Amino acid sequence: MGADPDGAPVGRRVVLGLLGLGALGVVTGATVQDGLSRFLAPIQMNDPTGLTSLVPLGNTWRYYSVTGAVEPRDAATYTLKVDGLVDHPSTYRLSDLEALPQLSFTDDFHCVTGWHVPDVPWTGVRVADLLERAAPTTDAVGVRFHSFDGTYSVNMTLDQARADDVVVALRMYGEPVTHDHGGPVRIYSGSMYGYKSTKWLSGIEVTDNDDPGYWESRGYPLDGIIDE
Ligand SMILES: Nc1nc2c(c(=O)[nH]1)N[C@H]1C(S)=C(S)[C@@H](COP(=O)(O)O)O[C@H]1N2
Ligand SMILES: [Mo]
Repeated sequence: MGADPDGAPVGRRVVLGLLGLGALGVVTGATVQDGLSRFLAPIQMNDPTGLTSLVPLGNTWRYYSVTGAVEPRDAATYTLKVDGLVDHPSTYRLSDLEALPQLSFTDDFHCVTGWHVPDVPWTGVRVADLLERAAPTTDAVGVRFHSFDGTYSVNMTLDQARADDVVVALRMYGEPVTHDHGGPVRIYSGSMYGYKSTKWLSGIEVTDNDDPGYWESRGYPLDGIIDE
C-alpha cells in the first residue's frame, strides 16, 4: 500500500471504497457494476498484496501493471517489431496491422490469481500469421513478447504462439484496446492465464529458447495453459 500526495495511507480508504461500490453493484445490477468497474479499475493497479482480488466486485477487470504508470503510446506513431531468428524481420504500424486479416472471437479471461471476466470480445491479427510472414529460421524454438513498459515479457514455444487463439489484439469489446488494457496493441493468449497476454506490446522476438518471462521467472508455470 502506498501513500497519496498528501501523505495519507491510501490502502484502507481504497479498499473501503471498493467494498462500497461492490455493494452498490449488488443492488443496482450487473450493467451498472460493469460500467463502474471500468471507471474504477485504474486505482486497482499495483496491488502487490493481491488484496483487491478479495473485494467482492464480482467478475470484473483488474488493470495490472508491474511497472506502475506506463507512458501512453499514440496510435498514429505506434510500431510493433517482429524480429529475432527470422528471415524477414519487419516493423508494423497500427495501420499495417489493421490491413491484415482480422480474427474476432469471444472468450473468458482468467487471471491465475482467481478472478475472471466472462465473454470478452477480441479482434486481432493471429500471431501465427505474423510469424509466417517473418519466416522463423530452422533454429527457432521460442517467442518472446516484449512490452514498451520496459520490463514485462512473456515466453512461449513457437507452437504455443501459433495457436489459433493467440492474437495481437487491436480491439476489445469492439473498440480500440484502451491504454489501461495495454493498448494501442496487446497480446490476447486464449487458453492461457492472463499473465501470458502481454500488454503494451512492442515486440515479438523469435528466439532459440523458452526462457521464462517476467512472471514465469517468479514462479508461474512456463506454459500458463488453463486446464479445466
Ligand atoms: N505489460 C504487462 N502486461 C501484463 C501484465 C503486466 O503487469 N504488465 N499483467 C498480466 C496479468 S497477470 C494479467 S491477469 C493481465 C491483466 O490484464 P488487464 O490489465 O487488461 O486486466 O495482463 C497481463 N499482462
Ligand atoms: Mo494475472
